[in-house]
Amino acid sequence: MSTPADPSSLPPLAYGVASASYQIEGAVAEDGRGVSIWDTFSAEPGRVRGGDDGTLACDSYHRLDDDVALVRGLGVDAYRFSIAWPRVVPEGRGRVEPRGLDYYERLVDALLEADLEPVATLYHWDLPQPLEDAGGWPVRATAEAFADYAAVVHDRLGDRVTSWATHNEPWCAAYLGYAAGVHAPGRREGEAGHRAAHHLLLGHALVRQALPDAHLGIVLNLAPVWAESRDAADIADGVDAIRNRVWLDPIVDGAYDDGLLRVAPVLADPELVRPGDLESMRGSIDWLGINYYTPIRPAVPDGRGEPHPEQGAYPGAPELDLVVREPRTDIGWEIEPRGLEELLVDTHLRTGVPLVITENGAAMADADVVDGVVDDRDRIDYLDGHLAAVERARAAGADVRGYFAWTLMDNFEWAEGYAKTFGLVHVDRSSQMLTRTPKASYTWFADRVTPERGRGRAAGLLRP
Ligand code: PNW
Repeated sequence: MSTPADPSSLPPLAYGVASASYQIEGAVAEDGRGVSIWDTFSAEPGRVRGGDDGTLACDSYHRLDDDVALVRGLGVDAYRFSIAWPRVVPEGRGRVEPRGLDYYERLVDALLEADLEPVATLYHWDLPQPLEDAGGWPVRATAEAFADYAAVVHDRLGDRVTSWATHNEPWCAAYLGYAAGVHAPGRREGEAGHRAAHHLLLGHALVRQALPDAHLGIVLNLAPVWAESRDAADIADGVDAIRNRVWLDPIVDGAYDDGLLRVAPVLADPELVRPGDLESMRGSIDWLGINYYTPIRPAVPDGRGEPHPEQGAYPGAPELDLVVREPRTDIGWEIEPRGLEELLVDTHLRTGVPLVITENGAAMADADVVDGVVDDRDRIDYLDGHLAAVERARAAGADVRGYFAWTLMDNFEWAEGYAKTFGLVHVDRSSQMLTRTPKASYTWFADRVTPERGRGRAAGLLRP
């Protein structure tokens, strides 16, 4: 356990916006890019709403300069993006594709030119398909391939990218991908979820060993877990184990705890968890990214309904129901900024490392563009409420250094396709031009961050 930070000695909060390669780039067959599990998954009928896929996405691969200009126009300090593994190492291991590296080098240089700090995520879910064909994250060799890929990227960009994240939301990659089957690769094998979790953590730890001097973090979608009733305490513990503790405990303590092992006994299997694995995870981060959208409220199922659709994402946990209170966003997630405040304070005490909110935002059913303006007042309210929660958490001694809004522009929202939009910038999918139009929230965010502009970078917020 760490102690509260002195609020008066915290540097000013840095601001940014975030994105991810498969959600924005398009150009899936260009410059030697290999196939990823999201290409495969979204091509299977019934997997993604409306049959959407990332083939075109926002075509950011070809509009790098336009999109950097949009980030710059916000007046933020930093841009968080992810690097597509199959662009850099098309088969997942072995041969490197220099044109893939060239693209990210152009992006990083454009960001630096615009006085924006590049924050790079190495894995935001686009696993090279050949690695999935060889077993995917449930197989140990995938973690080893990940570390090799990371070293290749760092070799080219390590002199300019100052903050790195290994994984984005490994809970989604492991449990939505291999246990619930609602994300790529769409497998529904509970135990494979736990195996994937261990190897994602191992991959992270191997990157740490390969890049001892990098300013390295991991991005977790931690969530406060609030039991709806006293008798849901057990269920809530199982959910907390798989959503939060399976990631934090190895990184902070180098261990899986007993409550987790009860729901995931395979994590005690010495064939899976080899000597030295957990030790290599302990203390492996310089900073921690937190993606926060909503709290989780487990309840005891009333026995009448079907199993809860998210049950599959918590394999081994007792049968659960999840209560979603009002108000909600367009994607059905409860809006509760106090969840973020509590999470930041608790996670600071738990980890003691600098925290960065690497994603926070809302899917809202935006009105159409009228006279060039999308009036997304409800998104503004969401962001405003959560930024206030960040300030309260900092005042309470949580060492929070940065806040990234999700997301720069409307993009491919995974299983929801293009139907659910989180962007500060509207993308007109009906026009061939994919015209970008800043929404009211874009202007609002720019105004909100302006007074702080420059102070963040001067203080070297995200930098080591
Ligand atoms: C995160 N769920 O995804 C990702 O990091 C982003 O790429 C994504 O666009 C954003 O949050 C908004 O969804 C998630 O079903 C997707 O629990 C789905 C879930 C959680 C996070």
